[in-house]
Amino acid sequence: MRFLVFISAFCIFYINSAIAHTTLIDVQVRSFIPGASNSVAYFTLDNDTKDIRTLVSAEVEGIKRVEIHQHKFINGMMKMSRLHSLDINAYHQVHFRPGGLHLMLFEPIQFPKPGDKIKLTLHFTKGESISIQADVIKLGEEKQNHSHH
Ligand SMILES: [Cu+2]
Repeated sequence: MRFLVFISAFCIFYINSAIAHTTLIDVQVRSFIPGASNSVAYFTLDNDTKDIRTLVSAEVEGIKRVEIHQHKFINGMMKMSRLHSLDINAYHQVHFRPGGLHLMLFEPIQFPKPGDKIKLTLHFTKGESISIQADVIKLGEEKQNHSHH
């Protein structure tokens, strides 16, 4: 009996690892500050596959234009620049967080409200995409656990 339990546990583990995924973790869309024309979204992207995944674009429900941005020091100034693709190496995580990579949200058709859940979709090469229902969070209410500044 114990042996059977072991065998079935092993099978479940094996099936799980066979359908390795790229997953979105801790997704947060920030609500627009009153008067601001843009906002941001943060998350962790976990590539649990043996292949490089290449992020090429993103969509957020109710937002007309979404860009992938990074922060860079240029002449001693922190500046944002747009990325047209981002590689996530096999078995690696990429963090989108304040002061680093982020999704920039422009031209809202509908302003995301704190407490709402809205759909966020990431598009990869080869036509692959992943979607999640993201939490909308007000500036200052975001989780602090990833802060390293
Ligand atoms: Cu930006």
